Amino acid sequence: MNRFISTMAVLAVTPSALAQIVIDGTAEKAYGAALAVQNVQTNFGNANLGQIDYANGSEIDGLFARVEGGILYIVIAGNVESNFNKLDVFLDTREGGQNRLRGNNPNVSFDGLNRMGDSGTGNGLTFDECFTADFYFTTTCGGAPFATYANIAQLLTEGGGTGDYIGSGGSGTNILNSEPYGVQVGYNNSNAAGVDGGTGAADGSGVRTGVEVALPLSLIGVDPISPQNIKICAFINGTGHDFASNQFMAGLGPNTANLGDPRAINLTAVAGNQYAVVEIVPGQPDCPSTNDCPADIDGDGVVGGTDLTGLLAAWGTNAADLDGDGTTAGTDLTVLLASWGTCQ
Ligand SMILES: [Ca+2]
Ligand SMILES: [Ca+2]
Ligand SMILES: [Ca+2]
Ligand SMILES: [Ca+2]
Repeated sequence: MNRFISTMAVLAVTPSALAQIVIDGTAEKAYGAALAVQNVQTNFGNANLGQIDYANGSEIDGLFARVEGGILYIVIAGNVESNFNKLDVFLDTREGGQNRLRGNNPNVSFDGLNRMGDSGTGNGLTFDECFTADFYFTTTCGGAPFATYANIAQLLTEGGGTGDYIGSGGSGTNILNSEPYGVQVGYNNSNAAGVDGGTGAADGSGVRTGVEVALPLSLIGVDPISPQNIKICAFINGTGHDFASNQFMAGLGPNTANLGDPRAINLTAVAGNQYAVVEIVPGQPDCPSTNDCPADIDGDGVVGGTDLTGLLAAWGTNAADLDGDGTTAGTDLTVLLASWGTCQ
């Protein structure tokens, strides 16, 4: 109950703060500190033009995000090279979704989403253990005059779903504004700092310009009654969504070159979590517990003598607190005895 109330407070509109975010490709102060910072040089070229529109390299230096007034605001700081490199963003916003990208997702960005998914052989981009993608956003830029483009898609547990091309825009305050979906996209490609070119250790901190996106929570699948923290995995990809860079958020770590074919990527094999967490429910664990047999203290699938020993050893502490009252006592012993036997 308390979780529900505190969650609604977080999601409530705060008019005084609303005015502080403008979709323009820059993370204003209202975003606060970066949720993740790049830790490896870019293998997709170091942008150094310093122009608000055209960039001659791609990098992700950091990720900022904020939820306000029913909107998720994200700034992916860095550059998107104006040669139609892709910025691919996956959101885990609720139960279900895809830990490994399927091959039957909506046809968006010239079927580029499915280019990353299962080709029929059981491959497909695999996210970290507790990341199940529910929503996809992608943007790209280039051409003359300079233009930006974006697509969105649902990622349902069994595939299918809907997706759409949502329009084009420019740089600065000349934003992409998709009124039907309430999505806005702003670019400021002027960063010439952040990480350099290469594959070595780097620090992307300090960059606050890049791609800024506004996504309604209702669009991306956040449950208004029982929301969960939003996880964001973003990376730079090749023109056809067919060659992943080494610019992921959160970072892949030093001494990592471009990952190449997205279908072959398995992020569980890369140390750390390649996602950032937007806290909606303070204290919520990244990986919700799947243990529905709490009295199985030693995790062997059976509630038995070893669990009883464990509970008695934890007596008076919170180490085997099964009923959630903060201590291990007789009521916990009652719970354990009531679930004696094989976990169901
Ligand atoms: Ca902004
Ligand atoms: Ca999910
Ligand atoms: Ca740079
Ligand atoms: Ca990982």
